Formats: sequence, C-alpha cells, structure tokens
Amino acid sequence: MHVIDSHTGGEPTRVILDGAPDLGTGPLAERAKRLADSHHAFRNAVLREPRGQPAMVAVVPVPPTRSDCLTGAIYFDAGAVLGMCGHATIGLAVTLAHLGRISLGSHRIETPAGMVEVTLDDPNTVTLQNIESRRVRKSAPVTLPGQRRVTGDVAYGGNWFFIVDPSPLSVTVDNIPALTDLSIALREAANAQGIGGEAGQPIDHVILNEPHPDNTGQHRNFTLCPDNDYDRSPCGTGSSARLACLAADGLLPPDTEIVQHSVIGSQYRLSYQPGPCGGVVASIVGQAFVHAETRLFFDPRDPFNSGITT
Ligand code: PYC
Repeated sequence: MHVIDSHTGGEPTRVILDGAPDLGTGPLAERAKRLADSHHAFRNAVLREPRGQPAMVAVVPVPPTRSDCLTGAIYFDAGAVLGMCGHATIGLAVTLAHLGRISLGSHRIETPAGMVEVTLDDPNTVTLQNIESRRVRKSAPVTLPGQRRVTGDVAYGGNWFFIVDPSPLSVTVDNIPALTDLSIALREAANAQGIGGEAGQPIDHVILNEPHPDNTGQHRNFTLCPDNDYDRSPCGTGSSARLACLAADGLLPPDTEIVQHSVIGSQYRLSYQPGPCGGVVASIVGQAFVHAETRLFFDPRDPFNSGITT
C-alpha cells in the first residue's frame, strides 16, 4: 500500500494512494458508511501502531460524484470514520501538490459532509473553505460523575462538537492528560444525556477553549478526537464550529480574521462568510508539510499485522 504522510500544524495525515478497499459508488456519505461498517480491520491495520501513530487521520481519495470536483475524500482516524477533516484536507492538498497533481490556485473536493474548496496559496499554505457550519444549541448543561455541571455549545463543522469556552482547565501542554480525561468524560456524559445534533447525532469531538495568555485577543484550544487522542492542530472542523458560535453570539463580524492556536501552539487564521442556511462558511488558512512516502506491508505471519488494538 503506497501512502504519503504529512502533518498540518503537527497533526498527522496519511493519504492512501493505492491498496484501500473498494468502497463502491454513490454518495460519499454512503461510501464512508461502508468503510465504517465493513472495513474495521483495514482501518486498524493502517492507523494503529506499528504502522500508524497516535492522532493520525487517513484519507482515501475516491472518484467524486460531482464533475466540478478534483477528487472525493473519505477520512478516518483509529476510532471512527469522519464526516470531514480540516487538517487532513489541507494535508491532502499539499500532498497532491507534492505529487505534481495540482498547481497553485483553487480546487474543489467532495467529502461525505459536502463540497469544500482548497486554495493552494504556495506549496505548503492552503486556504480551506469548509462546508456550512452551524450552532444548534447554546450552553447545554452536561452533568459529570459527582454531579459536576459543565455547560457547552453544540455545533457542527463537518463533525459534531461540544465546545466549552472558557475551559475549566488551562489549555497547556502540562495539562494534556487532564484535558483528555475531562473531554472524554464530557463526550460520554453528553451522549448519555442525549445532547447532540438536531437529529440525535452523537458528539464525536470535544473542544476546550480559552483566551491565549499573551493578551492579543487570540485563543487556544484542546480538541479531543474520536480515537481519544488530541488534535495537534487547532482542528479545522472544530474551528469552523467555533466560528459558528461566535457568529451566533454576535461576537465576530464576517470577513474578520482571528488566530486560533492549538494546545501545542500551531496556528490557523480563521474568518467566515454568512452561509445560505443561516450558519457560517469558514475559511481556514493553515500549513502542511510532507515528511514521508512509504509502502506499507501486510504480512499474515506478523502477530501485529492488524495493528495493536489493546
Ligand atoms: O482538522 O477537522 C480537523 C480534524 C478533525 C479531527 C482531527 N482533525
């Protein structure tokens, strides 16, 4: 299996160039569901150790249904198949440029969540225009074990987010284990207490956000992903969901750029345009770098051929 690895603000992306299972035809959401339902072993083998690494997201390029799209893209991490992934779409664009398959300028990509646009500003810098994002619930109360109550907004940016702002724990590298535990507890409690999307979609990501301590008005976040690891980047779909919350609260006008930091200090530049359905269309500017081109081997005699799942 031929793969190219990159990272976007420290968050790894693996683009699978050949050897992925045939996901058939039809809408990308249906093909993503086939990957989720029928190819668990493939997903573990590609992303779990020893071949993969914590936090890695894989992209399977597939033929698009729309003739105006360069490619389709289906995303998964070690825990779930994702509706969209911002950092991995930036990584995909930089990987396609590395392969000489796209040049500078704008290109459309079809995802299970809808069509997105990437503009390659230079070989490493991409402006991603995401699908329309929206907030569906403000200050939803979640009760944690011990009757502790935490409120957060429920918002969609291609995945479903529970966003706590300000974070009850400082968003620092030293706090990553505690931030992880709190975020897992919040996701489990939110889902057990029926807090999610309008049609009952479960929360799959949690964001703990706070003002950056440098007093510039910038923010930094910790994002928990479905694989229970944290996003090293500021999370493209999560940043889009947070922009929808800021817009809904009247805290950020359209076309106004802000900077979002991740817990490890990588940055996205963010802005939005009002969307046709009352949400926001986020623009995310980030950088990715290709760092490996690899062939993965699958040897049935290898006791960890299917990845380490314990
Ligand atoms: O950038 O949207 C994102 C993302 C989701 C999970 C990891 N990164």
